[in-house]
This record gives sequence, structure tokens and C-alpha cells, in this order.
Amino acid sequence: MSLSVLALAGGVGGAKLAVGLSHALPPERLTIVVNTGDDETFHGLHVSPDLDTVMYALAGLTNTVTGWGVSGDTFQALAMLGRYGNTTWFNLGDKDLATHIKRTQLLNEGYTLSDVTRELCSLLGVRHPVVPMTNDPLRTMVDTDEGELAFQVYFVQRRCEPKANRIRFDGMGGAALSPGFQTALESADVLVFCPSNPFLSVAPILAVQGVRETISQFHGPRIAVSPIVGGEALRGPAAKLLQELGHDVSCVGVARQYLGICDVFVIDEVDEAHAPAIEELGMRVETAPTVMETDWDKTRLAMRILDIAESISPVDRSQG
Ligand code: FO1
Repeated sequence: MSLSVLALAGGVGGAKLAVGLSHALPPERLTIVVNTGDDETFHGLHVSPDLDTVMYALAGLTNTVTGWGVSGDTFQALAMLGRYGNTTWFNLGDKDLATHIKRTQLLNEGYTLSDVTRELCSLLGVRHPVVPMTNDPLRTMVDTDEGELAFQVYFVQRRCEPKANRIRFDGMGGAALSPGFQTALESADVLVFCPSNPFLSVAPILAVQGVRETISQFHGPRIAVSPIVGGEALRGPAAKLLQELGHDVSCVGVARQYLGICDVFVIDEVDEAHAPAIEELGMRVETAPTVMETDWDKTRLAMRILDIAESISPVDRSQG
């Protein structure tokens, strides 16, 4: 059986599984829809961190130390911008800046973010479709003890230190899903939630007009991978946010965020003891090695997800 997959991804964790899926599936069988709630304007340039993280990963350009940005990049332009009095807390490398210049140039010419992403990917040799969740502005805002902060201010400038009370998606009422996302939702056989932050990476995708409802009716298996392993986030503030927003700091707390939109929840082998609590939520649980360090780790997890999807026939789902 040859399944076609729609993968929903945020930044680094999403990019890793996207790479694994790209090894397991040809371009016409995979669409990677990416969060754009983290987008921000720096120095007059449109920066789409999660789109770039996925694009660089698929292009083999990733800085493997940080997980974002371009390998071997330098920061001379940023240093010069600092001399001109611009803010420099968001580390834009010289090569990375070229991406933002090109993106901004094309957006200013009237192309959509989907068009621009397709063009950048094509120029970097990325063959699997990478699609922004929306072409419209939708910005993640974090309400904290220090007031409401734009996502990158919270994440990078304030290093996720302020206590988060609530997360809001500015513009969600007017953000329509991108054409590529719409098509993939209609035509994919399987939906995969990559191991991305449920509040900061997946929730903005679900906040796009009609997405949550469409996914709740999705015709094929919906499989989510936990980004929390052994009670800790593999990276980023997922564990801190679970705690601050009043949820269990475990894969069970993550699974609860997927109620009604997920059929199979994949947890790491170290979390096997949590399986019954997740099954009680009405999801099937699978355990797998979910920590992706090497390319083989990524491909192995992708292949496992495809095996799980193949094991669920449409009949099983309609009876579930
Ligand atoms: N993350 C950081 O922690 N510090 C940075 O200075 C930083 C710069 C940066 C530049 C380009 C880019 O595409 C991503 C960058 N990131 C940085 C990562 C980014 O803030 C996060 O990956 C996401 O927005 C969360 O998924």
C-alpha cells in the first residue's frame, strides 16, 4: 500500500520527522504543513523561522548544533546592523539573511507566502512540498507575568523565562488555510502531528479557520508523536508550558491536547507506563524510540508511523 501523508510541523522536532518522512515517501506522497505563528519582521525582513527550519533540514543545510539556521553561518551583517543601532537579539546569520531578503522581495512583488516558500524550496533543491499553514498573518502571542509578548520576544529575547498564563493567536479570525494545506487535508490518507510543541507549534495550525473542525472529521488515521519524553521536553519550553498552563507534565498531558483529533498517540519507550492513561482518553497507544539524533532515527520513526497507519484500515476507523 502506498499512503499519502500530511505532516503538521513546527520547528526543530517537526523538521526532524519531516526529514524521516521524506526518506520514506516520494514527494507526491508527502505534504509538510508548517506553523507560521512564529513569523516576525526583523530589520524590515519577513522571517519565517519554522518554515526555514523545515526547508533547511530538507535541503541538508541545517545548523545541527542549534537545529535552526544555516550550517557554518557567520553573523557579520548582524554585527554591522548592531553598529547602526538595530536590535541584534534574534541571531540572523549572513546566509540566513539572504533567505529573508529573497522572501521579502518576492512578497513585496505580490507573491503569497506559499508561492515564495515553493520557490525558495525549489531553488534549494527541496522536492517534498513544504507549505505554510496560511498565507495570512496569524501571530502567536504569549500572555505572561510581564504582559503579552510577541512569540519571538518571549522565546528568544526573554528565553521563555516569564511565566505564561495564556497563549493567543492574533489574526486567527481572518486567517484562511493555504491552498496546499486545503488540498492535502482533502487528499491525504494519513495525518501526522510531528513531535512539536502542542501549544506553540501545533495550536497555531489548529487555530487557522476551519482546521480543527476538518481534522476532527478527517477520513484517515491521525497519528501524533509526543514531544515530551520521560517528563521532559526534548528541547524548548513544552514541559514548562504544560506546568504553567495547568497540565500534567508528561506525555499524558500532551495527549489531552489532542482529544478528538487524534487516533493513535506515539510515546517513547521510556514512557510505556503512561499508555493506560492515554488509552483511557480513547486513543490507541504505540511505543517507539522517538528521540531523533541521527538520520536513521528519523527514518526509523517515520517508517514506524507508516506501519501504524497501514495497520489501521478505513473500516477500523469508521467503527472506532
Ligand atoms: N532561536 C533562538 O533561540 N535564538 C535565536 O537567536 C534564533 C534565531 C533564529 C533565526 C532564524 C530562524 O529561522 C530561527 C531562529 N531561532 C532562534 C529559532 C526560532 O526562534 C524557533 O525555532 C522557533 O520560532 C520555534 O520553533
